[in-house]
Amino acid sequence: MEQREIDEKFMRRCIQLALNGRQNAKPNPMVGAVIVSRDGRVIGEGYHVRCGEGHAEVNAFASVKPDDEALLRESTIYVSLEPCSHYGRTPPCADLIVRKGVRRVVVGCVDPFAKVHGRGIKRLTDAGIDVTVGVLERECKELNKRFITFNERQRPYVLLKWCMTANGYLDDNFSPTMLSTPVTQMLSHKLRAEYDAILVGRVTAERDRPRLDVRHWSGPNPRRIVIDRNRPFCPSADFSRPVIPQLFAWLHDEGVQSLIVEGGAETLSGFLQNNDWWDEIRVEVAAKTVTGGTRAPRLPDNVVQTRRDIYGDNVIIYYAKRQE
Ligand code: AOF
Ligand code: ZN
Repeated sequence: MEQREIDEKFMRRCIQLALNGRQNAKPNPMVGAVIVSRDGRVIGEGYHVRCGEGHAEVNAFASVKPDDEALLRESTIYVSLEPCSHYGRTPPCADLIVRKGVRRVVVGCVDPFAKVHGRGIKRLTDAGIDVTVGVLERECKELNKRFITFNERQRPYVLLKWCMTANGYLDDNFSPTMLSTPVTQMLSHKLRAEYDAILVGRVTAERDRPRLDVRHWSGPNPRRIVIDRNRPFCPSADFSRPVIPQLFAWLHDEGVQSLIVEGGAETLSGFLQNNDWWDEIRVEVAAKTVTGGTRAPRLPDNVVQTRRDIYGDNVIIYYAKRQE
């Protein structure tokens, strides 16, 4: 096997480990680490379990058996995210790696967090360690797309989500459960448990009285937000500015890293107006057709389909922005 393939194999394992932090690592990113001895044996593994507790690297070093400690000097540590260089709730991982004396560090992607952002890598190279950055970078970024968007763009990762009939109408004339199936409803609730906040427009809030909580899955409820475009978002807001940038600024201050926008048509179209106001679109298409009602929002021209899942008569399609 070539070195690149070996690196990808162990980075894939890092991602797999990182995913164990899905529910509890928040608001920290999900991170996994693997330590491999010179002869290619995994001698340590770890992931970031819970915010406030040890980082992935700390847990990986702690898992190394006493008999294998001597191998560290000739080993490689793989980490899905750049090792940190700052004193946060825990001390810097880059310093720990230097102290442990590993020979090589392989990093999935750079940490977008301003206090780290390249400094962890610099600390390692300054200490004379061989550092490789960007192995399975796309996958590592995908893993923490919410954390990355929040830190890079100073706004939450935005998912626009709607359900429509086969002929393109929203479900406003039905109860929502009539279009989605028990399974797709459960998946919507799973998504809610994974996002920090969920938002609807005033009209939808008043007409549908949605609960916007997690009932058909288990996990924390997202924060529920209603916007009204005729009202300023926060008490000190400037009336002449659009609602969405105000909302983003406030959500960023509140540490909300991810947001689901669930409707109605006008609210969704508001977010679709500007390419910088959304990240992903999820459309559930039911087999039913109706005559009349509210047309579902039109997809922007620059979208690409990234996934298409079939659930009985319904299909869920995911779209992302085409990379320029
Ligand atoms: C790593 N490995 O496993 C994680 C990192 O408050 P703290 O000390 O937990 O630091 C949180 C920040 O550390 C977080 O914003 C992100 O930049 C980085 N997360 N870094 O080296 C890890 N979870
Ligand atoms: Zn760290």
